[in-house]
Parts: sequence; C-alpha cells; structure tokens
Amino acid sequence: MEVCRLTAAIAAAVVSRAGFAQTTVFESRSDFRLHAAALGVSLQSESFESAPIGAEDPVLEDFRALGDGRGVVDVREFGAFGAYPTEGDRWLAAASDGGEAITLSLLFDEPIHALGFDVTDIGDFGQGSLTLVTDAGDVETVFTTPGSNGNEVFFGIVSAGHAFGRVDLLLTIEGEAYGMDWLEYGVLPAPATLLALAPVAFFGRQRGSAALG
Ligand SMILES: [Ca+2]
Ligand SMILES: [Ca+2]
Repeated sequence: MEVCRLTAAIAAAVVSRAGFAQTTVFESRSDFRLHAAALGVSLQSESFESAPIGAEDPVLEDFRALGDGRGVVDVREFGAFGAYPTEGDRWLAAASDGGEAITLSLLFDEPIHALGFDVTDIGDFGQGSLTLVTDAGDVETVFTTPGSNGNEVFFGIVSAGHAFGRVDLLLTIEGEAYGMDWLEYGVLPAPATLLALAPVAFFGRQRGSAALG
C-alpha cells in the first residue's frame, strides 16, 4: 500500500515538471521530514544561532527575512513576550506595531520545494489568522485563533509540482507578536533521480492546487 502511494507521489513529482502542481501541508515535523525524504529532498536548516542578536530583517545563509514596516522583524536571544527559541537560543521575532498586523516575508536566494518551521506564541493576542502565501500561488492557513500564551506550532509545506522563492506570512491579528525558529527547507532532485528513489513512508494532508507561476 505504502509503495503504491509513494509511487503515485513520485509520479506526481515527475509529471509536475510538465505543469501539474501538487502541494502537501504538514502539522508534524516528523511527517514533513518523511515526505521530503520520500521525494529525495535533502533538507537544510536555519535556526538563527549564527545571526547577530538584534539584527533587523536579517540576511541568513540561504534567505533573507523581511518585515513590511508595520512593526519589526529581528533576531532575539532567549524568550520574550511569550515567544521563545525551539532549537538553540536564538529565534526570529515578528512583532507588530500596536494597531497593525505585520507581514513577515522569507526571500530565498534559490527557489525551494519544501519548507517547515516552528511558530511560537501565535494567536494569544486578539482574533485572526496567519496565512502562508508563496510566489507560486500556494495559499495555506498556518494558524487561526484562539491560541494559548506561549504555544508552539509546526507548519510545513512540500510542493512536488512547483518551486517557490518567496514566502509571505500574512497576519491579520493587529498588535500580535510571534516567534519563528528551526526552519528546514530544500529542493527536489532532478526527475531522473526521483525515479531511482527507494520506497519510504508517505504522509500528510495532500492537496491539488493550481500554481500561478
Ligand atoms: Ca534557534
Ligand atoms: Ca503572541
């Protein structure tokens, strides 16, 4: 059964190069990793441990994190306002101005197919949601209120059909601040490599979606 499902996943990944788009969303890091591995994605990691504390709109090894001016995006150490690191000591804060809701953007140097990350202290202030939008046309809900103080959420997305280079996290909760840490991301191998992959487990909420780009 698992072999059949994996074969379908790989077939979709290969076919997708011809235009078919397929996106899977994960709420578990282990499932995200298993699915990425099944598709041959080698995940890179960014946990902000080498980023300067206090750096606004920091430039990391493979991407830049950017705020939209309605608040601040910066690197912090240890906990603050209920948010905290989930790997190591440093993390990325996205803190809105009082009456506004900040958008956090991740601009990758090269397009990727898989992205996962932890969010902390999301949705404990006001009502609304956090939505992930990619420049390939993906629109996925990361979180919807209510959330408890200091909560922790994992969100992962794997696109077998299209790469994306920019991710915008659209927040609708005015005045909300949250943390992000332990990003993992990667690129699908070439189609010929996909066909040679050995079967492994396949999990996740699967969605067909039309890519815009
Ligand atoms: Ca960290
Ligand atoms: Ca918060």
